[in-house]
Amino acid sequence: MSTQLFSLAGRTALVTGSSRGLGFAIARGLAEAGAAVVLNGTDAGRTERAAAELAGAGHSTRALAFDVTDDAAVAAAFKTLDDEGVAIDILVNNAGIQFRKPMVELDVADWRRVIETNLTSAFLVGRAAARRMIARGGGGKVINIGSLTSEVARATVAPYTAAKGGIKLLTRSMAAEWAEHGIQANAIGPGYMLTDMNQALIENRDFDAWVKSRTPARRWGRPEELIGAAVFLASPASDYVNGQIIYVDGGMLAVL
Ligand code: GCO
Repeated sequence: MSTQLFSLAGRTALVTGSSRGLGFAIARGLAEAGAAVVLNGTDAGRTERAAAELAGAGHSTRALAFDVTDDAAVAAAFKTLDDEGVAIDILVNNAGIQFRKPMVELDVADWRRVIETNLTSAFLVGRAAARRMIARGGGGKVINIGSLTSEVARATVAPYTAAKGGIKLLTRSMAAEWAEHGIQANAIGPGYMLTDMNQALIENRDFDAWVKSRTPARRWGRPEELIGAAVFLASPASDYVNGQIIYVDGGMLAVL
């Protein structure tokens, strides 16, 4: 089988929320598969340092700090890329936050912040990228980052769950409208991963024990374990895959 199927040589990827965590792991994996990678975050310093780390490993990277929830900021960021002649072939909508509180105690501002960051941003950045992919004659990849909560709920994370459920059907909406333009829109659903966002859960002995007993693999996932699915969905190997979500969850969703 040709390894070219999984090569990203000559392609440019934008990964939102990639200054650390899952986004940084995915950005590094796409770079290792040959892509030039634009890293994004809200913290310019952290994003620059992340890009420099990948550049130090010999990869073609740049940092582009902008607020993915702000339509004007997204438009300005893509104009910067346009002006520099940078065409985004692969978009990974990874930016996301978590906020754990029972709904009856939740402020509407907290609800809106999570929905805007975890769902609306994928629409805003996806729309900007797709407009350009279509204007260039089509072709491109959009990979949205979902969650176990794209399928099932857990108490105290309602806005995150609603957003990630939305990511699953936004992905299908993107497929419905953009597949005819040669753009494949799909998603990855990470399981319980060892990330900063989950640190409080990892350190909680009861929650840690629950994850390990509830997951057939009997362990938390490592961010780099998302790279295979990301490279597959970013590469020619997935040119006939549309609207799908691939769960990388140690089997958690497969069992009761
Ligand atoms: C939580 C966690 C989860 C995981 C992940 C699972 O509080 O339950 O943060 O949301 O991060 O999304 O797929």
